[in-house]
Amino acid sequence: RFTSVEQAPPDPILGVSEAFKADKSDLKLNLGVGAYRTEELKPYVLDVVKKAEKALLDKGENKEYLPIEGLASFRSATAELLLGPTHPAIKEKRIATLQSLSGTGSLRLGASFIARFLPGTAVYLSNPTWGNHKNILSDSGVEWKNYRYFDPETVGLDFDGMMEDIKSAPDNSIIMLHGCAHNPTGIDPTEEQWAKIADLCIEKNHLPFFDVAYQGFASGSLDEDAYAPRYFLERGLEIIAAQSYSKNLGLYGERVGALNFVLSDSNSAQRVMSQAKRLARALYSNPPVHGARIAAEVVGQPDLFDEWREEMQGMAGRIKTVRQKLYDELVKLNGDKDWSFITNQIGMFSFTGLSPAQVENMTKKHHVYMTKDGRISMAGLNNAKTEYLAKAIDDSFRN
Ligand code: PLP
Ligand code: TYF
Repeated sequence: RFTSVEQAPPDPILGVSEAFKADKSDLKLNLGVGAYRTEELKPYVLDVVKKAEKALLDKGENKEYLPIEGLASFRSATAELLLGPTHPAIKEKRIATLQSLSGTGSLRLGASFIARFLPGTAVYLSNPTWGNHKNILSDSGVEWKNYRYFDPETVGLDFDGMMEDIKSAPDNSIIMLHGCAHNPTGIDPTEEQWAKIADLCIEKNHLPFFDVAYQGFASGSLDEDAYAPRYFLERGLEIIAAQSYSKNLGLYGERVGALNFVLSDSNSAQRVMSQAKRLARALYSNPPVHGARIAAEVVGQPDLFDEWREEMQGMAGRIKTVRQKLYDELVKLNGDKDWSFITNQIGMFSFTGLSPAQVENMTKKHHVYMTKDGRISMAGLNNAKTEYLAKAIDDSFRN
């Protein structure tokens, strides 16, 4: 029965960590998976998370099931973080928010909703995008297509191509947009460009689906990083938005996130909520409780909330510092090449433009582990290793 099941290929991102573990060299550096590391290259548990967990323990939390839609205090906190606490959609109850299994599970719940209630609607994904978007949609039975996004010539945004492709998509399509800090490129539209994308969504009656995986982690500001979804709402569009607390609260393994439908009336929000709950019931029944309590505790206690924002700025700041240092080192090694893309890109990643063969040189010769598409996770780099990395990149570009 199982003998005909073929071996699956390793995940293109998580497979990199496996190869890294097997490397015995002292020089090795893992810039594959997007997970924050300290200056000592160790995983980081935020102080506010430790404090919130202590408070929960003192309170004596039980382990009862949550409702299908998740923890009420977390649901209101996460909607307020996304939209801002005084947003009319919250007051008017035009938002359906379900706690789900971090960003991935929230996207998956959204995809299941699309498959059932918007059948035949294709989701348009940026080319490139986070690889798991395609898996999630395909496994949910949702058709996906690409819109142009990255221009290798300029190592920047192919904005004209993006606009053309969104324009030629059939009316009522779904457009997946990265809320901020686009993964893998680190390139976001400007405010003027967001305005034009929103114009097109209005003209074509497209539904924007925001993947918000880095709110507060990219710029250090929760508000700045939520600019795009909030702006689209201001323009009168309805949106779907998936949120993750993996990066900004460092809750990777706790699986804390949410799926939001921000709609034009409370009636629709209520009906959509009831159906999304039915889908969640069959997928996983109810979401995990511990991490949601941590997030609700941090957002709900003003002193913890302030401290969280400081720690987020610390993480975002450390990444910006190593970005700048990597740029400086590369300019020292080769002043003729334009390296400005490194400091122009934001968030966790840098999309280097290294070819697959050059990436192989990075790994085989220099023990630097990264994804084949040329993406490096800046969050896995420290000051001490930037000079080594710059030499490896410079050498690989000359190969
Ligand atoms: N979406 C994007 C663009 C991401 O980069 C990630 C994580 O790296 C996620 C979603 C989901 O991560 P998680 O499932 O840990 O929240
Ligand atoms: O590095 C990235 O782009 C992500 C990280 O369950 C990740 O793929 C790893 C595991 C996971 C979700 C996201």
